[in-house]
Amino acid sequence: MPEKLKFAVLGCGFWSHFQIPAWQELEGVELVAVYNRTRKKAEEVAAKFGVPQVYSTAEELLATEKLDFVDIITDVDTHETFVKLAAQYRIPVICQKPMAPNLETARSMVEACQKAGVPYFIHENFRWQAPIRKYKEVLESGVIGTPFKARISFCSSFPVFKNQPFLADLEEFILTDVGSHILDVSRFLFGEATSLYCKTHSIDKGIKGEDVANVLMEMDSGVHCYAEMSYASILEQERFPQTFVLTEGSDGSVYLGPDFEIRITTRKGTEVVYGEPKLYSWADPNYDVVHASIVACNRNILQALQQKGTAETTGEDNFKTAELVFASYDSARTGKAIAFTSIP
Ligand code: 89Y
Repeated sequence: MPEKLKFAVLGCGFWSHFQIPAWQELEGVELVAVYNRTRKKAEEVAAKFGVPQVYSTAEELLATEKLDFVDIITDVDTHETFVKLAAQYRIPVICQKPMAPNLETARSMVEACQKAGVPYFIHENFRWQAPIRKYKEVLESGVIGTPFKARISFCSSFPVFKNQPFLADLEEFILTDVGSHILDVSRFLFGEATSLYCKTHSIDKGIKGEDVANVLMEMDSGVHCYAEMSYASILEQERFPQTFVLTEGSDGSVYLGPDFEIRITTRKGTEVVYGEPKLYSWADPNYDVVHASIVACNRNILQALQQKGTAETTGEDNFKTAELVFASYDSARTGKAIAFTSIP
């Protein structure tokens, strides 16, 4: 194993300005090349972060550079092409969430990497947020007994389309963009879903996709988990991009609310703990809890690449999250609940 793993980044848009400095927080990796279709953007990113090589075709980059892995941060529609290209070059690959625009494509990406014997990971970072990790610790401590119901909320009216204009053009928006995170957090906290039912709304007529989704799941742990997400919610507590979680159990409840406060209530009273994220100088203050989680997610995947540990968000694991996303669309379209026979 070389001292430092050499890697390349494909895609120099909005997210690369945080994904790259998050990598630079970690020992044992070296970013040797960046690709972007518009070369100027790649040159700007390379200059900002001290990256030696710049390419405007991904194939040329993969054919030329000696890489230990590649990190794909392009828009969802290009993920399949780039993941399969990396598999063809036998280069371990990390792909940004959401994995793919539909389930069949996601399946074919997982299979292509399996067939090529190439390690495949999804950069799914919400489960790596400090407040979510702390919340899981509280649940696992047993203090609230056996959970039976939960509500996971990601609702705001934050103008996401200003920073990420391509989101306004997605025919399927909030379930793919945010549902990928929130349904993954549901799995992380409560296990696999055995069934789900979903309703959606399109409130903002200026965007193509749905901007509200409400998903009710029964989990194999027995928890009834309600995952709600919205960009049309004008609320007193506007806290984008924080996720709030309320879980009720046989001996109490635990609420992750605004500003990372976790309130644990039992018959004895309420105790408060905090799950504050680390603040990085390169993070956008509007996204700090999310940007901090990029470091933790990268660290977990890096350990797997260095064969020092296992990654949580492998392609195979994240496929189960993708199943929930697309089953939610099926449910919303048909008005029917969907039962899963293949999960877990
Ligand atoms: O793209 C999304 C994500 O991953 O977290 C929030 C976001 O930036 C906008 O919905």
